[in-house]
Amino acid sequence: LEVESALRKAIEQEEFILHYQPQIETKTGRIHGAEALIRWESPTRGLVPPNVFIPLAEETGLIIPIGEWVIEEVARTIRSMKKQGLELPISINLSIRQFYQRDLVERIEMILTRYDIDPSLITIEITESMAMDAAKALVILKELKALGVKLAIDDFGTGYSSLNYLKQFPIDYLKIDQSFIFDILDDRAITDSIILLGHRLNMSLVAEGVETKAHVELLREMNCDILQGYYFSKPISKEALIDFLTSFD
Ligand code: G
Ligand code: G
Ligand code: MN
Ligand code: NA
Repeated sequence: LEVESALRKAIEQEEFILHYQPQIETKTGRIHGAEALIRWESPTRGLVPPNVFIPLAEETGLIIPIGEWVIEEVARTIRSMKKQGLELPISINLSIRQFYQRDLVERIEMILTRYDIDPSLITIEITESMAMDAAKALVILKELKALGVKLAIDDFGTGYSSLNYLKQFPIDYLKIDQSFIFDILDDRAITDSIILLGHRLNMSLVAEGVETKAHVELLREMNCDILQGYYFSKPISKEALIDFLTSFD
């Protein structure tokens, strides 16, 4: 309850910020996009990580206004980059309650219209477990796809997926969970199989948790399309992202 009122206050006092983690195209070494990751800078609690407060925000329903703030902040970032002549696709994590919110698609559309954002610059990330109710999820995913945003399945390989649903979903990116990437130097069987599966379903593969040069070299050999992880960059501020972009090519 105490946390709930603190979260409420955090929304009003604008204590949330977004950090962005760059994603790199394996073939060209160019920057493909960035994933937005929320942080709570609480004046009393210090920096609170999302895996602590997102579950609480889910329980209390506050994830709805927080999630809306995230989408709007990403839109502001894309717009301000555009003014500097920069264009970069950005991924947004949704939580389950937000995904099944009745007017999700309309709300996203409203924000994109208000900030004059090309929908294809937005990628929506959901996890496998959020799509357990495959029939319901399919309806929402199709609506999002019709809006023109891209879709990603996050933490792939860790949830309860039926491969049957995956085939039907209009997914653009499969993000291989970092636990598999940490293993690839010893055992690449799972990651190899996920890459093959994704490509057969016309999806692009994103590896998360890429930490070393050895990971990069092996993932290139394995035909993984996009790489994300500490080897390239931690999640960084908007300003640092813009520096990263302009110093990159
Ligand atoms: O940012 P970090 O690296 O600590 O992320 C931890 C977890 O929090 C990840 O699983 C990520 O998906 C989740 N997360 C980060 N930002 C957001 C957000 O804006 N919305 C939701 N729903 N989850 C987020
Ligand atoms: O949304 P998702 O569950 O994919 O969130 C990714 C999480 O992984 C975030 O907490 C992010 O800070 C973290 N992360 C990103 N790159 C790396 C990495 O290279 N190594 C490790 N250990 N964690 C990472
Ligand atoms: Mn993610
Ligand atoms: Na992930």
